[in-house]
Amino acid sequence: MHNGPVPTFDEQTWDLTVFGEVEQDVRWGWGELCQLPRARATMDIHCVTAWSKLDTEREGVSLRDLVDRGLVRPKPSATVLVQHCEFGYTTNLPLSAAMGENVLLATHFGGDPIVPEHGFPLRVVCGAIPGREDREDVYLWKGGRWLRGLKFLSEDRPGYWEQAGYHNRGRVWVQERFSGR
Ligand SMILES: Nc1nc2c(c(=O)[nH]1)N[C@H]1C(S)=C(S)[C@@H](COP(=O)(O)O)O[C@H]1N2
Ligand SMILES: [Mo]
Repeated sequence: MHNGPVPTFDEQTWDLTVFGEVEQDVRWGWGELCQLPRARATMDIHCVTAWSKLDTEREGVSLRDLVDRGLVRPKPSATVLVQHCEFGYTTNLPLSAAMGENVLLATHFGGDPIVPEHGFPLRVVCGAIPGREDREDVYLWKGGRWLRGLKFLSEDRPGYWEQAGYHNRGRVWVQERFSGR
């Protein structure tokens, strides 16, 4: 389920931009993205429609690593991260949640590049790491496929599904599925 067709990928023109409440805007081309420090996590993913998929192996880049290494520098005022994807899909997360080890800007799934329908070349995966439920575990819709931008905000702004009636926060263990509007 996604708004728009599966986008084509052009290695020459693809980029990921980091903007908003940051000390410095960043733009990485595909080659640069591939040079960023890598991270791996084995996660369970939970869909809002009640299915789950356990022990999925994800690999990519962790926002926490980028911030720790000064490659992304949120301003102190930044409290929210909005993912901007191809064709205008957006989804919001508290910055603290986006910085968890259970959130990856993923390029690989099970050792292979993510397939086009599931977000190639880059998507956010927000899952749950078993035994580490102290993290904020959110439903899978909060992971944008075909990620193209990370916007830091000082005030929350609901994304595509959040505006359409899904819960703004979307935490799994307290079943925040719909907003009730
Ligand atoms: N760009 C984009 N990302 C998206 C969506 C979308 O419509 N467009 N749908 C979300 C929803 S509703 C779900 S359930 C998951 C599906 O992720 P999957 O490809 O791992 O099944 O992607 C999320 N990311
Ligand atoms: Mo979904």
